[in-house]
Amino acid sequence: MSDAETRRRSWAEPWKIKVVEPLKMTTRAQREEAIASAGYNTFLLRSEEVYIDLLTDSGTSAMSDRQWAGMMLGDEAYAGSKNFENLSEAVAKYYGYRYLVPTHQGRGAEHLLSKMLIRAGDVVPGNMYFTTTRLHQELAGGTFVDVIIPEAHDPNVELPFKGNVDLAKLEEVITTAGPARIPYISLAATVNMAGGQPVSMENVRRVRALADQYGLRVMLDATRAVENAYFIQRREAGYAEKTVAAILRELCSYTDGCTMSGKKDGLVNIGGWLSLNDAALYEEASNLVVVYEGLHTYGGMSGRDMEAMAIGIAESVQDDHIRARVGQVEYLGRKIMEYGVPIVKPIGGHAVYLDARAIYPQLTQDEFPAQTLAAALYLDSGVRAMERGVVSAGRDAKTGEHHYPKLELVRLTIPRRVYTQAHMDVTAESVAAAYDARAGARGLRMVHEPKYLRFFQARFEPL
Ligand code: PLI
Repeated sequence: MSDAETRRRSWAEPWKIKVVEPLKMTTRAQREEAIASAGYNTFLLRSEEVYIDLLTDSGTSAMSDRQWAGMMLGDEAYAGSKNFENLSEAVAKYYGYRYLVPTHQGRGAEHLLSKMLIRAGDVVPGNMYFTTTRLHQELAGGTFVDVIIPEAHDPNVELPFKGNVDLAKLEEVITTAGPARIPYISLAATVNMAGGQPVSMENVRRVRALADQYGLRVMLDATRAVENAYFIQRREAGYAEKTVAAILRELCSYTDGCTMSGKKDGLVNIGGWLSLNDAALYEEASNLVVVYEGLHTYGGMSGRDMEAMAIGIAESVQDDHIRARVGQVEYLGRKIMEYGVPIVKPIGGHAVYLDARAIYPQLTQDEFPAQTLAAALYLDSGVRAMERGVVSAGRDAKTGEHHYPKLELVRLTIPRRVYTQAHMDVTAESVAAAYDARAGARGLRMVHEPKYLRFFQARFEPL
C-alpha cells in the first residue's frame, strides 16, 4: 500500500479502549470547599475531587495491553534482572546512548548527574530552567543561566522552534565564566516552561559544534524528546520523510548523555534513567546510583516497571502514536483559541498554556495570577490545571527574592492515551467560562511557603 493509502486523514488515535476508569462529577459547593481546604493549590486537591485531571502528563498515561502483559514478565531479582537488559536494549536502540543507569524517575537522574559533574561556583547554561533540574544544579553548587532565545519569553511570538538556544548568548556565558567552570550545557527538548516548545535539529547541531570548540559536554533532558522529534518532522526542512524514530536517534547523537523521566514520552507511571556515552562517567554513575536509588540494574524501579518502560519506549516513537498525541493537544489549543482566550503560541507538544498575565491584567505577579486562574478553572468545572508562573519559578538562591518570570502561565497538560475529544471540548468550554469571569478575579496571597519547589505544597488565601 502507498503511504497515502495507509495515512489516516485526521489525528485519530491508533488504539481503542479496553478498560475504563469512572470519573466523578462534583457540585460547585463541593469544589468551593475542596479548593479552600487545598489552600487554593491544585497540587493539594484530592484526585477524587477532580473531574478532568490536566495537572500533568507525568506518570498519568494509560499503558497498552502489551505493557500490562510485560508487567507479568517482571524479573524481580535484586541483581541482573532480565528487564534491565531489555530496557538497556530499548534505550540503546531508540535513543542511541551506550550506558544506562536506571533511576526511580527523572529527578533521580538529575541528582546523580548534578552530583557527579557540578562543583561549587560552576555555571550551567540551558534553554530555560526546569524546576527540579535547576534545583539539583543549585544544590550541587551551580548557578543556572538561561540561554534560550528571547522570543521564548513572549507568549505571542509564533516561531517553529521557540525552544532554540541563543548561540551568541551561550558563547558569551561560556567565555565569561570560562569553559572550565561549565560542567555541561543543559539542553532540553521540548522546553516545558516555555510552553512545550521544540528545538530544531539545526540548533542542536550548532550547540554541539560550539561545545566541541570549547571542549564541553552537552547533556540532554530527553523527557519529551520524542515530541520534539515529531515537531522536527513536521516543521524542519529535510525531515518530512524521516521517521520520528530516526529523528530522535539523530537528535540524541549530538549529545553526550541524557536525563530522562520515563513518566512522559516513555508511557509509564513511574521510572527514569541517566544515559551516558563516556565509560568513566558511567563507572562513577553506576557506583553513585547504589547510594541514592538502588543497585545499578534496577535503580529504584521494579523489574516489571523496567519491562513496561522498555515496551513503552518502542511504542512512543511510532509515528502514528506521536501524531495522535500532539494532534490532541493541538485540537484543544485551537478550541480554546476559538473562544478568544490568550494562550502561548504556537501550541506546544504536551500542553496548552493559558496566558494568565493577559487574562488578568488587573493582577500583579505578587498576586499570583496563574495560581488564581488555576483555582478559578477548578471551581468552574473540576478541571485541574497547574500554575507555571511566579510560584513555580521560586526564589533566587542568592538574593532570596522571587524570580519574576515573564511567562505567567496555567498549564493544561494532556495525559497520553487517557482522555477523549469530548473531554477536550468540555475543557475548552470551562476555560472559556473562567475567561468570561476574568474581571472578577482578585488574586491570592501566599500563607505557607515550603523551602524547596514551593509550588507543590504552598498554600494561599483569596485577597
Ligand atoms: O518528575 P520526574 O522526576 O520524573 O522528572 C523531572 C522532569 C525533568 N525534566 C522535565 C522537562 C520535566 O518536565 C520533569 C518533570 N515534569 C513534571 C512532573 C511536569 O509535570 O511537567
